[in-house]
Amino acid sequence: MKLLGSPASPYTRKVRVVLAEKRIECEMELVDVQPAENPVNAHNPLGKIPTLLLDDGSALYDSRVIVDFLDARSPISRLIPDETRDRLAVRRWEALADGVLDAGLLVRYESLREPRERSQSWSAKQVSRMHRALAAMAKDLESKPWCHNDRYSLADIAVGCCLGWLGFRKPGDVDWHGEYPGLAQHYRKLMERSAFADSVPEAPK
Ligand code: GSF
Repeated sequence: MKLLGSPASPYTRKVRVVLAEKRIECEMELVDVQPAENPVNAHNPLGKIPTLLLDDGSALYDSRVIVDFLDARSPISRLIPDETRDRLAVRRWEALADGVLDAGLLVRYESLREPRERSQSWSAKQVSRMHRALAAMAKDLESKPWCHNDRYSLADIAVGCCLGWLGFRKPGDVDWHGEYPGLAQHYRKLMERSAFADSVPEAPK
């Protein structure tokens, strides 16, 4: 197996944390998906990372499909519950965290355009979406040790990767440390785990 990814990519980090928690060895190949023609296109028509290359030559994408595959592949540290209601709750957390990232990426891509091509109202809409979602996360986490029930799960991993990337790229100057202290506390707790501490986002070299 080989993971096509980048150390700056929050969705790749989600997969890396899951690999580490489940103690699954996997080589990572660093790829640049900015150019329209990039090495990922041959495996994933969307040209996005993460993409997981399997030993039989097939490829899996996106991060939600990959983490599903990895969690089912090894019984060590199950991260997605079997029971339907619990599973849906965990996957909803993941959808919320990934949704914040999707909005944050739009804000970041917009900020990289020429100033005259930027739309303030478009970015403002994404920023308010991020704030609503972060506030919902903070409220749901209030006085709970973990996102879902009393167990660390994919929900916590998705939230941690989302917060870590927001702190790294700061799209829309969203200050989640200051505005949502409960989330900041949760992130500190996640960073005590080596799977998180070893995958802090960084700019590709
Ligand atoms: C999102 C992947 C994605 O946007 C997933 O895997 O969960 N829903 C997908 N990846 C970005 C890199 S990143 O910011 O993590 C990507 O590949 N962007 C390239 C592009 O051209 O949009």
